[in-house]
This record gives sequence, C-alpha cells and structure tokens, in this order.
Amino acid sequence: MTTNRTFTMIKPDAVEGGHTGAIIRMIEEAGFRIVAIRKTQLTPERAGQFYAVHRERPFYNDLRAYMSSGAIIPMILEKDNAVADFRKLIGATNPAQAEEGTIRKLYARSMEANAVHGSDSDENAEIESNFFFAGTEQY
Ligand code: DGI
Repeated sequence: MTTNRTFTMIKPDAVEGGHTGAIIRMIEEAGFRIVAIRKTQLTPERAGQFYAVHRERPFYNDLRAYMSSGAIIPMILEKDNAVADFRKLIGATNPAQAEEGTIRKLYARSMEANAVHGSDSDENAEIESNFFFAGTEQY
C-alpha cells in the first residue's frame, strides 16, 4: 500500500460553479502532483456505493441524490503525507467551521455541497482510487 497518495473529487457544486481550475491550482500550489484525473457523473447507485459507510445516516439519501446530480472530477494525488496534508488543505466537513484559506472555506456552499472530497486514511485512499481508476490510468 502506498502512503504518499490520496484520492479526491471535485463535487457537483464546485464543478457547476466553475471552480475546477481554481481548486486544481490550489492543489498543485500546495505541492500535490496529479497522478490521475477524469470527468464523470455518478449514478445514484454508484454514489450510494461510494458513501456506503454512511448508509444508516439520516442524510444518506440526500447525499446520494446530490453526489449524482452533476459532473464530478475524481483525481489521485501524490505528495509526502498526502492524506493528512490534503485534509488540512480542504478544511472541515462543515464549511462554517473550515479554516480561512481552505478549499471548503472558499468554495463550499453547505455541509453537503462542500466542494471537494478527501480520503480520511491510506486504506480508503486506495479503495476510493480503485473505485474510479485502473492502474493504466495512473501516471
Ligand atoms: O470526509 P468528509 O467529506 O469531510 O466527511 P464525512 O466522510 O463525514 O461525510 C461525507 C459527506 O457526507 C460529507 O462531505 C458531506 C456529507 N455529510 C456528512 N455529515 C453530514 C453530511 N451531510 C449532511 N446533510 N449532514 C451531515 O451531518
């Protein structure tokens, strides 16, 4: 397992809002290298699979609907200490609590439409990367 990679996706609110370029710029300026990138849209079923860990939570159906409501941009990123450093760069799940200068503080619209995803562990980074990318798409 790699410890220097993380997985992210730019979520529908940020893609729709035209923030893709600004977010990618912040990611690269923070020292992350893009290993893989694509643009796609999840079905409600696939969105539910991605967030299966939350299936008992009251917001699960809304989350599935939101995450399948528009295009997303999944990416694999590389940097020393990638998982923890990327969580710092994106800020708290709730943008009202996100620190100044974080991606969510700048671009999230709400707790749900919070601009970007970031893996919370090396193990999940690998699982989530494999959800979207084959080895041949990683450079
Ligand atoms: O890893 P994060 O994205 O920061 O947060 P998470 O893994 O706890 O939750 C995944 C997503 O689910 C999160 O980005 C937005 C949504 N979510 C989490 N907690 C709540 C929520 N949505 C609503 N509406 N209410 C919540 O309490």
